[in-house]
Amino acid sequence: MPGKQLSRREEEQLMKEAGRLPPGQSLTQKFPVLHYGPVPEIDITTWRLSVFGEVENETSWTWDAFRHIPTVTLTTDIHCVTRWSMFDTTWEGPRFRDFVDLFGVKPGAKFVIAHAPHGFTANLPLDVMLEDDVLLAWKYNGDLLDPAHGFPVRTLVPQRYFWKSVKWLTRLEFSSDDQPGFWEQAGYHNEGKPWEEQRTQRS
Ligand SMILES: Nc1nc2c(c(=O)[nH]1)N[C@H]1C(S)=C(S)[C@@H](COP(=O)(O)O)O[C@H]1N2
Ligand SMILES: [Mo]
Repeated sequence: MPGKQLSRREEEQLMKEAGRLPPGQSLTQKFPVLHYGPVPEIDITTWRLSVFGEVENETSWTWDAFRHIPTVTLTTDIHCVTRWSMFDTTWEGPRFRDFVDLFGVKPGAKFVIAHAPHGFTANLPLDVMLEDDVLLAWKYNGDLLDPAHGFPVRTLVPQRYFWKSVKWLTRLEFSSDDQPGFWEQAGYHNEGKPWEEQRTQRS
């Protein structure tokens, strides 16, 4: 039927048939807000994004400087470990792989730990962060991020459960050893691949 709005179940069935629904997930048509603790109050005039650890040049960006880094736009699916998946979400921001060229990564860097306020962190191997579809996203559907969804910047790692996509990003640490993050220390899987259903350490 032309113009007919698909129901949630109909849309989910289509994604399943297209091979886009990972095991144990269901489709959501809304964008849920999920995080631990309150939405941090961010003063954009004093906000900085900094990189430190195994890098050639420890650097930080003001919001004005960060916004001038060239961006790409990407439409992708996201999968939360609490079992919702959202399809064809559109994000814009610098590609992480291009971003690291601005300061240089030392050969000893093997892991990236993304830091946010209130001690939230998430860890991933550097080679995962260097994949084509990893962004430092600061726009969603063409608009600045909503405060609840991570304004001003979040990491976006579509190939992992969404807890690895850190909202309100403040610091990126490049490390020679792995440092399990907030949910990883709480028993979630260290890798978190949705297609392998790596939800917890025992699954
Ligand atoms: N800083 C921060 N980032 C975070 C979280 C958090 O608690 N703090 N929660 C993660 C989890 S578990 C999920 S599912 C997604 C949810 O993002 P959304 O609220 O934009 O849907 O953010 C991730 N990033
Ligand atoms: Mo999550």
